[in-house]
Amino acid sequence: DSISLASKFRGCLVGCLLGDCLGAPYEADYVISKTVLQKYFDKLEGPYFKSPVKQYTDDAAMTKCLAESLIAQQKFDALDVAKRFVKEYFNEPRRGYGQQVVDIFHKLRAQKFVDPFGPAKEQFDGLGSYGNGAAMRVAPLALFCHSNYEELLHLARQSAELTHTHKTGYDGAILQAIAVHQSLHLDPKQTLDVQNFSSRLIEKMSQIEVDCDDLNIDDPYPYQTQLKKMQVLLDKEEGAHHKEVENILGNSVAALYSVPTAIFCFLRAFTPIPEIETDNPFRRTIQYAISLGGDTDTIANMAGAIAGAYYGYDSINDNLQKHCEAIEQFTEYADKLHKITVSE
Ligand code: 8NA
Ligand code: MG
Ligand code: MG
Ligand code: MG
Repeated sequence: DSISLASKFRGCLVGCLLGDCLGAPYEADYVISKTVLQKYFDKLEGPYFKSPVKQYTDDAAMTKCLAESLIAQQKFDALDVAKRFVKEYFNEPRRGYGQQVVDIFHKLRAQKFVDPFGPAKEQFDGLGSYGNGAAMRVAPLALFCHSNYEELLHLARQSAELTHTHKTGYDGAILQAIAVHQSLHLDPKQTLDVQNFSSRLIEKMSQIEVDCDDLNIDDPYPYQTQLKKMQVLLDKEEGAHHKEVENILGNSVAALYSVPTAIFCFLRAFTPIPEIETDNPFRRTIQYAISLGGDTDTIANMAGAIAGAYYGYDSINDNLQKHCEAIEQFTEYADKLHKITVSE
């Protein structure tokens, strides 16, 4: 029998939360020792002990807003989502938000939400943000639209544009949504065809990154380019070196240099990785994502969403979960989103 969709929904949101909570202590660390990381995970998976919980950051905070809004409204309601982002931020501003995104929350509050999409357009002198902040929160939408791909594309972009209006900002959210969507519809009991998974992503991004006549852009198809580089790294028999992954795919807060990296982590972790001792491919995905350094919480969160949607909830170690703040809430969101979208 196959893994139920309900289990995949839970796996996805728990994967998000786990990646954020467990990756956050290492965010922006320059070098992360593989041995220290192995011990960190072994200890968290070991006999459960009560310790200060690993707190979630902006990634899960914004994911929470989107999930709660979809559940309350039973549709995507941009104004409602914007209000929840603002309320959440002013309740708990110290969650490690991106440096510029908070300007949007201040402006939205000041203009009393007359134009929820307005402030995002003013970011970076009108260029818009290309940060990964829209991609890191998109998972609940991929669940909500699991049976309507076209709607998912449309809503992933709209949800992104509340904060991210640069093309690589919202296209990163679309790519992350597509990756989760693909995972949801695959059976983990069958061998994952890594090259097919990535080829399908490239094919789908070719429908998103359509011809543009802006000659000032060096590469009009940046995500397809990055995904093709990812395929080359995945093809390496000896496995890609950390430095290559960092230099080629990236580990920064830019969506273009973190969303393909997260997808790579999921695909690479399907088979064993040196210096990561575990038989569990879900854990391997998160541990590997964190080991790459840079924007660890966000890359682990995105990789966790994709891996959780693929492997399902039962693949995620209970003790790892118990160490995460708000774990019960996240499983509850998954169950509610499942109930709403399957009984339709
Ligand atoms: P954002 O929109 O403020 O973008 C994040 C950063 O990306 C900005 O502060 C800029 O440095 C850079 N950036 C984005 N667009 C442009 C542009 N057009 N021109 C120049 N620079 C640009 O916020 P976001 O929501 O996208 O950020 C998400 C990230 O912020 C996640 O990694 C999240 O975890 C958080 N974060 C927190 C810390 C921390 O130390 N607390 C560190 C990094 C990131
Ligand atoms: Mg964060
Ligand atoms: Mg969103
Ligand atoms: Mg981050």
